[in-house]
Amino acid sequence: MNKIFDKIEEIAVEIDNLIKNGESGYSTSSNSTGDVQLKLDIQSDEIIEALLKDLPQIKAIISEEKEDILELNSSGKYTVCYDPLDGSSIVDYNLSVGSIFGIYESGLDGQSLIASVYIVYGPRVEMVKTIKGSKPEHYRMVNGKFELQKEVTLDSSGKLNAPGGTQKNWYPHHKALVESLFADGYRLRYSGGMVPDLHQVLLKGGGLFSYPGTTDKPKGKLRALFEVIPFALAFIEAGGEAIDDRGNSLLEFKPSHPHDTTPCFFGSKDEISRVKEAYSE
Ligand code: FDP
Repeated sequence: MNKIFDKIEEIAVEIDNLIKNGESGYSTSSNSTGDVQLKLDIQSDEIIEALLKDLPQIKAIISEEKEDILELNSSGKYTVCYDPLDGSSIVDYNLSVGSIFGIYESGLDGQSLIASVYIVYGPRVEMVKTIKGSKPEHYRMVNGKFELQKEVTLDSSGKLNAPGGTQKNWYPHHKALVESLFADGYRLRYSGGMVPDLHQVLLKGGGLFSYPGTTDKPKGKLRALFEVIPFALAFIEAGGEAIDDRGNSLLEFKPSHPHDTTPCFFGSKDEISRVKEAYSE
């Protein structure tokens, strides 16, 4: 797996360079979910495919930007599912964005995820790498190389509240949950990019990031294999929890299609028990 991690570091350097120097604006194509793609989405996807393609340990790759699975090596052990550039709606306004990678062995579900990596392209480039069974590791890019900063551990509760989804479409019990956190002094931290928003909650010791099911999107917006399950591993290994709207761990989630979405809640133990309470009523 180290070879895959090394390639992801190379990818991060190239995508960072692309974001800083590439062309902004939309392309003329859309992805499998119907979102119009940015030129940066397409080029980031091309960078990842070109760099992962030659690794014999990779059986297949699946991009959030493409409908189909790309089979690479029948003797390969791992399938890498990735979101090349998460945060398409904010990158052209110079907010932080990210890339997310889930490394799956044997199947395409939460239980088969054995490692995840995400990169944040912000004022600095940072990476969090999580291997199942170990604490997440936080790295910072210095002169093109990633340097380990620390292992990440969540406190039992935090102070940040990052509530996603269109508020007018929230269910009443979800609205009540979000309001109760603010009433208890939680501060709003929501940029509209799940990578920097989750990164902040994770590195600041806790809080809640939620992207619920809503009246217009009962299954939420965020994609299980590319976005939700990789982050679930980081939060759970850091000592927090990551659940769906039924209170089940997101590492138990089994998508029926690679592009399935799910409501999701990531946080420290205290905030997640408040979610479970709000959703059980
Ligand atoms: P985007 O559409 O900009 O790619 O992955 C989808 C995502 O961004 C997440 O990064 C982000 O958290 C969410 O959508 C934002 O959605 P809302 O605008 O509905 O809050």
